[in-house]
Amino acid sequence: MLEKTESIVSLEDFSKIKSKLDLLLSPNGFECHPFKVGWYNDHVAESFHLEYQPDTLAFVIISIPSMFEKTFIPYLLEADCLRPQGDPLDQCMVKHFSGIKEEFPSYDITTIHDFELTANRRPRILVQTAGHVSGAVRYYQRKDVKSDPWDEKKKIFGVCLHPRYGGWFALRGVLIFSGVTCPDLPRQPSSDILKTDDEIIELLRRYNEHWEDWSFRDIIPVEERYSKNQMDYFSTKPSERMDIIDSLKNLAKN
Ligand code: B12
Repeated sequence: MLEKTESIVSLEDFSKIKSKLDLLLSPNGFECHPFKVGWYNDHVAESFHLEYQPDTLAFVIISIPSMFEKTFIPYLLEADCLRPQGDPLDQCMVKHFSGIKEEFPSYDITTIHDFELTANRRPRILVQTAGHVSGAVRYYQRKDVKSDPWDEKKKIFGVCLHPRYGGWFALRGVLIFSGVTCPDLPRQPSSDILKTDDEIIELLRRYNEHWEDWSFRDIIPVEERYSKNQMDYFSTKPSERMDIIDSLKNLAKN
């Protein structure tokens, strides 16, 4: 067993860690994809850097459509799970990430969620960049467009696509194995899911101009989408979700 100290993991040990994570995550509607912190830091501005050695082993955690039914609804059914303040889905993710951490007592794992902010109110982790460098998703940004049709002053937010789920997924955060480096970790390139400039422009238009109609998520054919219950949940304002939570709980009980 490895100690909670600086250690270099071989590809064999890495495979053991990855298999264990997959076993814990995939039955619950999650995927994990490894990356080195250095790959992430190489892309983001210094203010977003993660202060670890470049070879430090990390994983990005993605929720796929079935997470809602496999993890979130069971969480809602647990009697004491809903504290008056806080987002129930965020709380559910916190619980899930802590459960994963507990399964690796010999490692010092730092978890960072997509919703965590620094003291300067900056996101602690840019999950889209993490997802891209892991090769799990392709992050499409304005700078990927060759003939840019937008006013230069307009802010265009970037969006990731998953090769199997298009836009029907979320990037929930990262697990960083502090003090654990994996120099030989092979890099999985992110695949070019869209082929033409027009397709990228169309994706960015849908995401920036009418993300609420869900159409950016269907820019490519997908294996699975969010269920109607899940879409109803996310289409409801967070402050008005109590009724829908109650009906989801009743449905699951019956
Ligand atoms: C703040 C935030 C918002 C804000 C601002 C949006 C924004 N992008 O800034 C608001 C409230 C508007 C928003 C709205 C939405 N959001 Co939002 N949001 C975030 C959040 C928390 C942080 C984003 C951020 O501030 N980025 C900071 C900027 C500076 O990052 P950046 O533009 O990527 O710049 C970096 C890269 O360019 C990188 N870089 C530079 N060069 C290169 C080169 C390469 C190759 C790479 C890979 C990177 C790279 O360096 C830059 C930093 O230095 C993320 C979660 C997270 N923690 O990342 C979710 C997130 C981006 N949102 C998401 C979503 C889905 C939405 C909504 C659709 C609502 C929803 N949740 O359903 C809407 C749609 C947005 C719209 N059309 O207006 C998803 C996107 C998923 C995806 N498929 O990409 C995320 C990832 C949340 C998640 N858990 O999955 N959001």
